[in-house]
Amino acid sequence: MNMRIIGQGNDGDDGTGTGTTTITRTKEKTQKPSLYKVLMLNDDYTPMEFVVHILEAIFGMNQEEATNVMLMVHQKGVGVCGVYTYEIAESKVTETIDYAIKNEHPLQCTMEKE
Ligand code: TYC
Repeated sequence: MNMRIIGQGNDGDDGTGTGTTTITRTKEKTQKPSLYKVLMLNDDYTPMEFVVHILEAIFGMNQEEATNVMLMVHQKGVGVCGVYTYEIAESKVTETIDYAIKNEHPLQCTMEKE
């Protein structure tokens, strides 16, 4: 945020207030990035092992976590694979769908703002 302080300053005058000095101060303002959930959707055809493999390879889960998430998606219809900034979430969605297509599975994945 830029703050402009306008007032009587070091303008070399006699203090009668006829001149102004502008001081620009830059205050660091850190913005937290928005976060996005990557969601995995259930279908009737993608093998469970393939979903577990994706969750390990793309979403960095261990076998137990990946199995739990896969089963959650299988039972509830949707599950969270992870939470990321926009670009990372988008690239994981693309990677997942591309890999599923390459292996001829209909697995679907999407993202949603937290
Ligand atoms: N429902 C699939 C089956 O019975 C397994 C599956 C789980 C598919 C999770 C997709 O995101 C998914 N083979």
